[in-house]
Amino acid sequence: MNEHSNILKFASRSEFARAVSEVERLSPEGIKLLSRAPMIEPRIIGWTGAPGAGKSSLISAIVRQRRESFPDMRIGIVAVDPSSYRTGGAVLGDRIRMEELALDENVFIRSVASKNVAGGLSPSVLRISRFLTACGFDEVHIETIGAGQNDVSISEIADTTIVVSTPNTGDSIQALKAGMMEIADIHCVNKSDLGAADRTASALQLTLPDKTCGWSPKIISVSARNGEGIYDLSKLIDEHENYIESSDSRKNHFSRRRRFEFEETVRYELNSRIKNSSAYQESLKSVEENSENPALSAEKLLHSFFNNTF
Ligand SMILES: Nc1nc2c(ncn2[C@@H]2O[C@H](COP(=O)(O)OP(=O)(O)OP(=O)(O)O)[C@@H](O)[C@H]2O)c(=O)[nH]1
Ligand SMILES: [Mg+2]
Repeated sequence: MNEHSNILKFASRSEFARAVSEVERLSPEGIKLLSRAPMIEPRIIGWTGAPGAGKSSLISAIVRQRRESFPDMRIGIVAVDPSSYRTGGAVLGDRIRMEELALDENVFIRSVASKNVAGGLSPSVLRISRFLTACGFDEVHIETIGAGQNDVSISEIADTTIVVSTPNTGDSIQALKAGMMEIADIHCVNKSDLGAADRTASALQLTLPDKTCGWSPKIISVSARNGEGIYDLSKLIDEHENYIESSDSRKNHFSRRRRFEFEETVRYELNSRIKNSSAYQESLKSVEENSENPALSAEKLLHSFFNNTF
């Protein structure tokens, strides 16, 4: 369990939830909180896979399982919300399914809009995971929007990446095509209660690259609905954690992840701060009205921000 002594503490759950929102927005209050937070690398389990494969259901099942197995464990769930991706409005569908879990004091759930960021992973996802860890959470499960090819960046930030597919739908082959094959530490064939999961698992097994050293990706068929395989999946997650704890690449992974968060935060904040300025809105208007050359207008705007050309 998280044994750091300088973790941040809050008077109530609602105060804590507010703090997470400030951190998410990177508001002045959020910045203050982050500067007080100890730097502890989060333990991140990333879940990806085709829409509807059962990522949310599996996370609920696995978190319930882990809470039973480890009564003191504190677990965060960050779900990148696909609905807001499609409609621009925040719909917390996944959260409703996770309602029951949300009553558990040791579980914290947050839905984050994906905001059209490449791969659907805005840097706030990592920021929140880091903050939860600084507040004493032992692990964070991240659900991505599962948008196929664009979804690979989850493996940049997760310590353990789980790819979820379903039997008989060709998802496993889709996953292969979308490059998800390489990123999986664990392949979950969900909905085994519908049958044919074992056949899909065997087909997947044949497509896995031969590995002579390091971690060989594991394949498991499970059912979030009837609980089959959930205990074994939880064990596999621990097994992979033990493996990476002793692996040489761990330090590199952490430093790549910090780099990713830094770069993405600069990119994201720069973009959104410029776009929120009145100067941007005014330039955009004249460009739309065809009164100004778009490239020159962009250059003038950037010049006014940085007092330089680049
Ligand atoms: N039969 C069966 N249905 C399942 C199982 N797991 C999930 N489902 C159903 O599959 C549907 C999608 O499940 P979700 O958990 O929302 O899937 P998801 O991958 O999170 O979906 P998105 O977030 O929309 O991409 C729901 O109707 C679930 O009830 C399972 O093990 N068996
Ligand atoms: Mg979901």
